[in-house]
Amino acid sequence: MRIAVLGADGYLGWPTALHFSARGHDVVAVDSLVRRRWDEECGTDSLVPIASIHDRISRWEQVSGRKIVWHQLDLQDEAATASMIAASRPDAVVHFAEQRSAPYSMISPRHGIETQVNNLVGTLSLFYAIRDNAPNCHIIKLGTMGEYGTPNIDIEEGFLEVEHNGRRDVMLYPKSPGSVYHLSKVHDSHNLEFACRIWGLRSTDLNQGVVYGVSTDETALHPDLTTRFDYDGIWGTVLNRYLVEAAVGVPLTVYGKGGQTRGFLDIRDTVRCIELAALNPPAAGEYRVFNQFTEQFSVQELAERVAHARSVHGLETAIDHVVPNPRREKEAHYYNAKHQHLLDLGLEPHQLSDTLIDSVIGTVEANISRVRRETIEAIVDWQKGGAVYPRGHAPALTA
Ligand code: NAD
Ligand code: USQ
Repeated sequence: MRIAVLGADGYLGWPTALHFSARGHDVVAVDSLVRRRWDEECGTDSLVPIASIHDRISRWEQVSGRKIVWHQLDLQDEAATASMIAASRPDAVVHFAEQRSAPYSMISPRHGIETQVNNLVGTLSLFYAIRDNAPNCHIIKLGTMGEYGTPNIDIEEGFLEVEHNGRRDVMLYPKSPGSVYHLSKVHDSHNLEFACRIWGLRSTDLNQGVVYGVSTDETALHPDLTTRFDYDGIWGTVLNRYLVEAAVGVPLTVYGKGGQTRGFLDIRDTVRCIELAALNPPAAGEYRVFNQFTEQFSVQELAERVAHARSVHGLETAIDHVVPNPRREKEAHYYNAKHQHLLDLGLEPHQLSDTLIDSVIGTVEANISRVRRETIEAIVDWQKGGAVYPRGHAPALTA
């Protein structure tokens, strides 16, 4: 297949581009590199040094003998996006290219508006480009489990059978997202369903949970192929944050009571899920939804898992409750989300284990001198907004 990976310089896009290239697919990598600018602006940085996109691509060619074609473009540029799709005519696009941080989207009105404009305009521009230049292309779109929120009923995979006044229908599952970022994903899902129903495009909307881990078979082949690892209070996700907090000896930051339950998955399962979606495309006009996660945990349970993995090595870990919770979210709630479709396609999940926790702790410890402790604190409040971190003397972005 010819596959365009959009957002190919990011945490998940880069390992996905390598995963497809390693399996003999022709990969076109696309990114505006805006995320490197957002890091500059926020005073944040990947814990693990990451090479420039040009160095990454040439290192991959040297290591694997495989070429990746590179386009720097902003998806919001409708003409450039259409030209890229017309020139590459992909069988599938994997669309990661969005502003993906909930805290970033809640810093100020400017950050919220920028998030929705970037995500909605870029994604809509892509749908038009595909409609007009490659209408058979399979759109694999990264959505998020947070679109559903935490309803008091089971979460189905995208659709809900409803009985109303004696009649039945299958409708899009109701959404109740908890940040301006998560809301942008809900709007995207509606646009995508529309593009399939009205224009006959084909798509898989992957409602992905929180990803953890840093290494895949391909990124481990050379330090220049490493993907980014965020731990700060704006970009860092919960488990990755806990592991850095533990390593530098600050208490793990469980927000509020800690009963918030989410779906999680290992980065190795992310790349495999995307491959499974690509290898099993939907019919023309079909909009399908897969819930992409492998296990669910409360954030308190996760903190205890980290503390346990460390205690095996005789290390003590303190757990703190950040009160009041900087976010507006339920801290004790029902949560049962279905996630059968990817298993049916053959996913063999990696479960969160002490071994995985140990291996990430190893990565963190190898880079401990790069940890900027002042960026660990959560500085964005869902009600009052927030700030970015002072720039300080951050290590260089590139290796
Ligand atoms: P990331 O920030 O590391 O990567 C996103 C990439 O997209 C960046 O390299 C950025 O420069 C690029 N980009 C953003 N806007 C763009 C635009 N308009 N045009 C071109 N490029 C643009 O994020 P990530 O963690 O790799 O997440 C990728 C996708 O997966 C996002 O859509 C996110 O919502 C989704 N997702 C991530 C997680 C997670 O835990 N990381 C979980 C669920 C869903
Ligand atoms: N949390 C803590 N302590 C922390 C950080 C977070 O308790 O130090 C809690 C949050 O309050 C929240 C949960 O952990 O309840 C998850 O927060 P997160 O920052 O790990 O993840 P989130 O903001 O939901 O966003 C991340 C990605 C986003 C993706 C989403 C998947 O940044 O791109 O869409 O995970 S999901 O959560 O399933 O919607």
